[in-house]
Amino acid sequence: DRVALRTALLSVSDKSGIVELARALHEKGVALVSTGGTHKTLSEAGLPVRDVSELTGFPEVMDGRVKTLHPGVHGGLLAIRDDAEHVAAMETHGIAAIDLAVINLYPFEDVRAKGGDYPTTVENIDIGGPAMIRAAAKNHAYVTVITDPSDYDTLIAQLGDDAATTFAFRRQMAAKAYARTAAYDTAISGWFAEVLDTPMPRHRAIGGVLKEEMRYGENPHQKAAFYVTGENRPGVATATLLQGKQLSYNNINDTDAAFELVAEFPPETAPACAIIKHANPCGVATATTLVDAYRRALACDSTSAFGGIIALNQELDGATAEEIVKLFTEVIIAPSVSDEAKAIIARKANLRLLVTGALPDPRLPGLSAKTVAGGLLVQTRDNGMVEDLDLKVVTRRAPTAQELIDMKFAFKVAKHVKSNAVVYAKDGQTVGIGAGQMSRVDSVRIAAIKAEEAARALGLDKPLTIGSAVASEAFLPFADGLLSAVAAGATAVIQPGGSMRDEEVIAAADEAGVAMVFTGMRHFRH
Ligand code: 93A
Repeated sequence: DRVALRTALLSVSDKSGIVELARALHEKGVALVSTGGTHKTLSEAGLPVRDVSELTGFPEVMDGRVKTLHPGVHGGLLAIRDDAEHVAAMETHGIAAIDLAVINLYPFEDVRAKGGDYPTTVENIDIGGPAMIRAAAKNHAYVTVITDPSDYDTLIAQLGDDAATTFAFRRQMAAKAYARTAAYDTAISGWFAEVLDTPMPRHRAIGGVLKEEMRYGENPHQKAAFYVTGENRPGVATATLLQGKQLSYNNINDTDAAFELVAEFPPETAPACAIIKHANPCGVATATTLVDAYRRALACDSTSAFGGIIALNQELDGATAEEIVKLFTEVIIAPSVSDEAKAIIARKANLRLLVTGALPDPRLPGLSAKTVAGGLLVQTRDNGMVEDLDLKVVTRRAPTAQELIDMKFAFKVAKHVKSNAVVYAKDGQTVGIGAGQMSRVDSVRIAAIKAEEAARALGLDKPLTIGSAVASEAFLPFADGLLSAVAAGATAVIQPGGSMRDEEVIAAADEAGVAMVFTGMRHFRH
């Protein structure tokens, strides 16, 4: 199944490694053909190379928009070599077989990422390149297609004295080629969604470009890889790893949850810290200094925080770093890191430190997706912010100014807790979090139990929920959840409202003398 390469067409925007590859091909007796820029690079390197217009009998026209879109090229890529009619057509029309296509595309993704202007970005939509890649890949029974410079060495290693490739290799490269063109079109489609200022789940392709393969997935017997979508959003996908080993699948998932949560707190208002375990926060706090925000976040559930992920809404400073290294932590993510903090974190070689350059804007639209068997569920990101909502006081007693602050804080955190989510908060600090229960009243109780444990750990004589505000990310369907929260000491309740039994729940709140507000917005997170 080895097919000898006689003619290679090289047409690359990223010219790295192309001269070395072309030289290796030339030395094996492979004839070289190229488009304008690639031709120039190769001939300047002293290699004999023909221009593609010799194959097409047609010049490159329209600023290069049409250079390879011609039967002279596509016939050469698509012809079935042992089909008499195909061979006859080649002879009749003077089409020469092309056995190898080395192509990488106009750098659309780079131009988009660098915020290129509209005409420049449009001009970087490659048409001829993907057409050739798809043609060569379809005909992988005979033709080898290479789309990634990192495969040049493998190709060279393939070529024996016969300058041939195996079917297995051609098929593997064909599969990769279609992944490349699919990702390319996905990036173009995503750019349009950005330009049109709507994520348009119905009208855009979903996918990304392979960033890295992980050693394993959620469990060691699962394989995993990380794809980047090219979305302009600071976060774990685009962060720089300053130290520590590669992030695992679970690390990436948790780090994303942590950073998206902490980004809800504008750095100019107050330093904030979120600690995440298993994609749920086990403590979130703001304070006047970052180190205090960390200490207060940790106090919520210091047991669970062991081996957690820490996200900060501003530069990691020395004092905070010094405090963080006292406990085993998997990952820290922050917009930036001071030199002093860097040196302190360096003492813990395994601690991963990620910097993102900025915080994501929580109000920006975007997409989130999850797989179901045989499908992909896509929705716009939950970009609702409690500050933007019209809060409705439904009880006789209105919340005090402090209760209102605590309520908003609790609701903000509840948005990032798996449903059913219940969060108690006081003075800019979570004091009890109940996550992921099938029954809401169980989440209310678990959060209160966690608060009691925290109080014991801190040597306090009463649970921290006393005098707190409690948030539920979805409506309280019955009065029982509210009564349970009141029993734990909550004096203010924030929830979306909208239950059939709202009246009953409001009456119970009035009876207990607590203040309750409805947000009108739900934050399910499953
Ligand atoms: O402008 S195109 O869409 N039209 C074409 O016919 C065409 N043929 C090759 N883009 C086309 N290409 C692309 O040109 C290749 O995909 C490659 O990225 C680039 C190489 O051009 P040059 O060799 O002139 O640098």
